Amino acid sequence: MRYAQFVVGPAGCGKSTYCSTIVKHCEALRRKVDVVNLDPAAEVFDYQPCVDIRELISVEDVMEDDDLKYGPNGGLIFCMEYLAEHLDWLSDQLGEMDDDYVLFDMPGQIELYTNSSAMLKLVKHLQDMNYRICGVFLIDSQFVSNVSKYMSAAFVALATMVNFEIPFVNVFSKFDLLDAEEKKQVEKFVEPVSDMLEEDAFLNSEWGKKFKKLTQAIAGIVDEYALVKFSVLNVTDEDSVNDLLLTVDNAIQFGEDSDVRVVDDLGDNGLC
Ligand SMILES: Nc1nc2c(ncn2[C@@H]2O[C@H](COP(=O)(O)OP(=O)(O)OP(=O)(O)O)[C@@H](O)[C@H]2O)c(=O)[nH]1
Ligand SMILES: *[C@@H]1O[C@H](CO)[C@@H](O)[C@H](O)[C@H]1NC(C)=O
Ligand SMILES: *[C@@H]1O[C@H](CO)[C@@H](O)[C@H](O)[C@H]1NC(C)=O
Ligand SMILES: *[C@@H]1O[C@H](CO)[C@@H](O)[C@H](O)[C@H]1NC(C)=O
Ligand SMILES: [Mg+2]
Repeated sequence: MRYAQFVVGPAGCGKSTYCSTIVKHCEALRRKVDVVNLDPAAEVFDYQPCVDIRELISVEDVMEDDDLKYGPNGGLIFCMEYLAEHLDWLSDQLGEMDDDYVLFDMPGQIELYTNSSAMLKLVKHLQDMNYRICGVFLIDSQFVSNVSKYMSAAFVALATMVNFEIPFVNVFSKFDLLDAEEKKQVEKFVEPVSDMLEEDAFLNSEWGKKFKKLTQAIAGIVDEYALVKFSVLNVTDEDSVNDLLLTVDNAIQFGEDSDVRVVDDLGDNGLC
């Protein structure tokens, strides 16, 4: 069995930072984790990718192509579709290994996840390669400062989850940037309860009242069926990083049917 995390979420939510944080954390545990950069628009990141989509295709190449004439957004979709047509390239790059653990650092364009067959094809291909995959959906904590914002975040997460058909761990990132007041607010959304709607200023305003019933009904669904649940990530807190990693490991049953691989055991077959 091989293991993978599919790190997704809106632009700038901290995907690349999450990947480098996990890598550093695992280094300290002497546990081997690799990162694959699948963001064809990436410029800088703080880790050494073992596979980089930009060696296959980059948004820059696509935009400079006189025949294609794409802008940055269309260019990115084009790149991901190109990847989906060249999955053998990815297989070759990943090599044949067993028990490897790979983080896929994905692009930040949300329609890629909610409405694209390219991503689904990628997931299926990795599953055929024997990867057990967990999605990690990151949302910037600063974007969930009130109920309305939380609801929109929850629904983007949900739209992504249903599209992928893999287990998902949803995360409020950048928790370290919050002050005490904001922290309390975000913690309320970790286990959503529809009661909290009563306290929300917006829903009790003139405009909000109009939609209160609808909002309550939607919140009721999110709440009762526990469709979306969030974990928090404070990258400056080792315990927070470790808890999140454990949650994801459990979702893909990592470490249950194999001994945890440590750096010393690695042969020189396969990747990196
Ligand atoms: N303080 C703090 N800053 C963060 C955290 N995560 C990301 N950042 C900052 O937020 C910015 C964006 O982070 P990235 O990790 O590049 O985000 P991304 O989701 O990979 O962005 P795209 O690939 O462009 O979609 C950078 O300036 C990071 O330093 C975090 O947990 N805490
Ligand atoms: C979703 O994808 C389909 C085909 O894959 C496309 O026809 C449609 O325009 C897309 N919708 C949006 C909102 O991008
Ligand atoms: C939610 O909070 C933001 C501030 O973070 C504010 O600008 C926005 O108006 C609020 N929205 C509602 C609906 O209260
Ligand atoms: C994040 O972690 C650091 C280090 O443990 C801690 O000092 C800080 O208070 C935490 N921030 C929040 C918002 O919990
Ligand atoms: Mg990134």
